[in-house]
Amino acid sequence: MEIRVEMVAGELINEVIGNFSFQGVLRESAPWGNGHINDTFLLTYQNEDKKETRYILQRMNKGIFTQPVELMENVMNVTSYLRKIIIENGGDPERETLNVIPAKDGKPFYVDSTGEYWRSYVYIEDTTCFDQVEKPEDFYESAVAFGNFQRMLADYPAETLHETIKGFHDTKARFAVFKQAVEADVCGRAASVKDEIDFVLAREDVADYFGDLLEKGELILRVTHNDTKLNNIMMDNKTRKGICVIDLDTVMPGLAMNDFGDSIRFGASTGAEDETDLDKIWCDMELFELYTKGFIEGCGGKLAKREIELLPMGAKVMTFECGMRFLTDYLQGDTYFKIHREHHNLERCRTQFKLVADMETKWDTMAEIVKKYNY
Ligand code: ADP
Ligand code: GN1
Ligand code: MG
Repeated sequence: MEIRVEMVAGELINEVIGNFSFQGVLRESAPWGNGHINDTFLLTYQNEDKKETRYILQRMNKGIFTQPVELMENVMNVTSYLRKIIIENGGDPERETLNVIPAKDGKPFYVDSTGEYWRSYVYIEDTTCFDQVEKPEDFYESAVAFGNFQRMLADYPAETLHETIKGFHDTKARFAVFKQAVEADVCGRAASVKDEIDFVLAREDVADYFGDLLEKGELILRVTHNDTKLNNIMMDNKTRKGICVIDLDTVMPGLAMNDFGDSIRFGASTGAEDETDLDKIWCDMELFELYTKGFIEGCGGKLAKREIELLPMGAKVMTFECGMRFLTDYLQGDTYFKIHREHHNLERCRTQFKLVADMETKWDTMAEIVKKYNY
């Protein structure tokens, strides 16, 4: 992965930058953030009166998002829709939604001479992006913001959205892919991770849970974010509110429970996603409660009683699915998620399975907490 970043540090990045209309003189360009998918850079420009302007520049992951043009159409449509609502609500559309900076040819992306797709966003100043919860109140505020995001998009015409990754949270289908990866064992790693494989195989019912209900027509498909981890939200430094939901690549029809659940798996964990000391990892019930309260409030009465009841299941399914995806990638030779050390995906999968096991022991408590807010 580092190699890819260095490759763009020279001529190519100059070519890319030259095809956007950034204001001022480029002072610095540096790799940015901890996303697992795109290559993100922070560009710092200085204009004549020494004022600095910053931009986010991203090389989109074409291997994962195979239809970048359609993806950017989603992003443009969703952000213009949000912009209108933010203005109606008296908010600041420059900071409360992503703002795409078009390329010089007017398109919302630039295709470089090697065929890679790039896009740029206004950098949202005076905000922080957290990889772990530092203050419980911040987690509550992130919940309100993710809930609000869903509420604002409640009447968005879902059928007009492109499905940027087919079956993204089809956990049942991902279980089948996992079994194929174990079978194929292309890297010869399966024998060394037998415990982790058995953990997944023993929970096929978790993988099937939402798919079965969807088939029976018992769940509502909504416009959801589908990647609601804490580092996909910018927190305002002054107000400490979740000011802007970012990383809109996976906005698609989905389940409210999954948006809730993905936030819990990442933010209610007492350790980092790749913590190697599993004794430090559990699902914190205080954080779980704060997020439950914030998310339900943020959704502003849009959630059905049944959806609220199923929130703990969303947490378990998303955590299980994510662990299974990390393990699948480990078995397939680390081709999907960016890794920064040899067994990174295996380490990541272990934290997720530790969290699932912990949620199983806390199941009644989680159900009780959710019940309190289900009126
Ligand atoms: P990935 O899909 O790789 O996770 P993201 O779109 O989430 O990519 O961006 C990676 C990181 O870059 C984010 O976690 C955040 O720290 C930073 N980032 C992205 N967009 C912005 C923005 N508009 N303003 C400030 N920071 C941003
Ligand atoms: C990826 O792009 P990023 O880093 O926000 C992944 C999510 C996983 C997450 C695990 C498009 O999110 O689905 O839950 O890593 N995004 C994609 O940290 O696969
Ligand atoms: Mg991200």
